[in-house]
Amino acid sequence: MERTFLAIKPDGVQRGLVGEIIRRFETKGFTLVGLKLINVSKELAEQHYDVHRERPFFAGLVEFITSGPVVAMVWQGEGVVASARKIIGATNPLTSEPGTIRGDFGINIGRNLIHGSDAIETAQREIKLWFKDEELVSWTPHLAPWLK
Ligand code: FUP
Repeated sequence: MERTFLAIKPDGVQRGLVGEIIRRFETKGFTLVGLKLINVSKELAEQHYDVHRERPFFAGLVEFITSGPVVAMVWQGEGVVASARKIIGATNPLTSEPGTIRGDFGINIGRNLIHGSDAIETAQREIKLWFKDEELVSWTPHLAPWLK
């Protein structure tokens, strides 16, 4: 089953949006299979954002993501990678559609509340980077037939 990696960034945690953000993926019908609140090390932050290493915003990005607790999660379900990206919205919250997490709660591109893997291969890499195998729980919710 397809899985994606999502992380509520320090701004989402500081603003008390953890419940609201998790609710959106739960009510959509995806299954939570990994969840932890952590202080992100500089090493993990740099590895996570490795593709942006040469970009001018890289240092600020690493500083921000390591500035306070982050809620790291793995969600599972059919098409979850692309669907989660839609639920999250475009990178810049100013232009994200209303109804998306970033569109509803953000203004600043450097404070866009949540990360979501951008492709299935990226998700696999990020899940491995952030979670040990034993931290992930395989389970099948008892779903109403219309969610199956
Ligand atoms: P996304 O996949 O939507 O999280 O966006 P990117 O992978 O393109 O960017 C990763 C993070 O870098 C964004 F969440 C915010 C930050 N960023 C900036 O701060 N400035 C930019 O110009 C672009 C991205």
